[in-house]
Amino acid sequence: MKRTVFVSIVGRPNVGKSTLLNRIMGRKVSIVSGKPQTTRGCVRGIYTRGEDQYVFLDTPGLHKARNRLGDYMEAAAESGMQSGDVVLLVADVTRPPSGTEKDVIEYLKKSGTPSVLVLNKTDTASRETVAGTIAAYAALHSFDAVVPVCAKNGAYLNEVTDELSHFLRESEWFYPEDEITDQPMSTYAAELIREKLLRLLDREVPHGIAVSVEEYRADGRTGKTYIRAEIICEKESHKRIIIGSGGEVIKKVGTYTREELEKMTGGPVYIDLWVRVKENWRDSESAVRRLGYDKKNIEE
Ligand SMILES: Nc1nc2c(ncn2[C@@H]2O[C@H](COP(=O)(O)OP(=O)(O)OP(=O)(O)O)[C@@H](O)[C@H]2O)c(=O)[nH]1
Ligand SMILES: [Mg+2]
Repeated sequence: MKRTVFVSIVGRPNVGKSTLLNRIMGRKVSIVSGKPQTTRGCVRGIYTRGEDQYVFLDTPGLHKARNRLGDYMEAAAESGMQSGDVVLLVADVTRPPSGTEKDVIEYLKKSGTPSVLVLNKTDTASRETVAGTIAAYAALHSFDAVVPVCAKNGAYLNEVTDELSHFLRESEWFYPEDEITDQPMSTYAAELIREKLLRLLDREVPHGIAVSVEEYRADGRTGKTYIRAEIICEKESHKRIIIGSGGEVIKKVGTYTREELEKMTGGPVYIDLWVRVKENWRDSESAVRRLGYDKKNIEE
């Protein structure tokens, strides 16, 4: 008897939502960095175990939008939260509940949506802190389960899926058994390039970057993949930083992305990167939309 559950992973930026998803999946589907607002749209991770299919939705960290891109992220996170049978609220165990978590709890109460609270980063907290945070959340809402975890090293993630298993419903699967994400490879490649930039660059520069894959060719016969991508940034000064002296930074971006994709595809990968300036694109509705952050795709 086949069963399915849709799980929305929500929470503040940087709490480890994408790390958690990747760990549960046992492979990377959603990019991760130490900077907030890494995830910009919803990324689906499909985890099939025996007769059971868990469809996870990783969402952008909930925050107040400051530009058109932020508007898109906010809308994606909100609608992502509302699309789940269960909400998996991820929070940093070292922090007391903030306004953002309280807003999510408000939604949970109003909608009556089942919820599991995951308190992440237990490796950075004492037992007392963990107990204190659990108590602070318990005073706000009766979650169906509360699970302290360390997504980074994978501790207690089985408990998360065990808790979620209570919400599986008898139903045909929505995805074939071997499908792990709804993200096309070209989009994943663009995301990996953005991840490397987030990791290599400081301050505002990576937040003002979008990556557009202009050409993606995978040759089934030779196993070769060719990718041509454009890195769009907001200022000429940012372009110089992205290229780096002697092309040092952009070379690293290409190498790291290539190595990761080669491991995944098992064949050689060629990446051609170009940098283009599009002044303050994050403030332009049409530019944001053209770069793939289109609200129409959310509401579908
Ligand atoms: N110490 C510690 N760090 C963690 C843990 N889980 C995730 N991190 C780190 O937290 C940072 C943010 O992780 P992400 O998974 O990108 O966080 P996110 O919630 O998806 O962030 P947004 O996409 O920006 O909303 C990264 O540097 C992770 O390595 C954990 O269990 N312990
Ligand atoms: Mg994320």
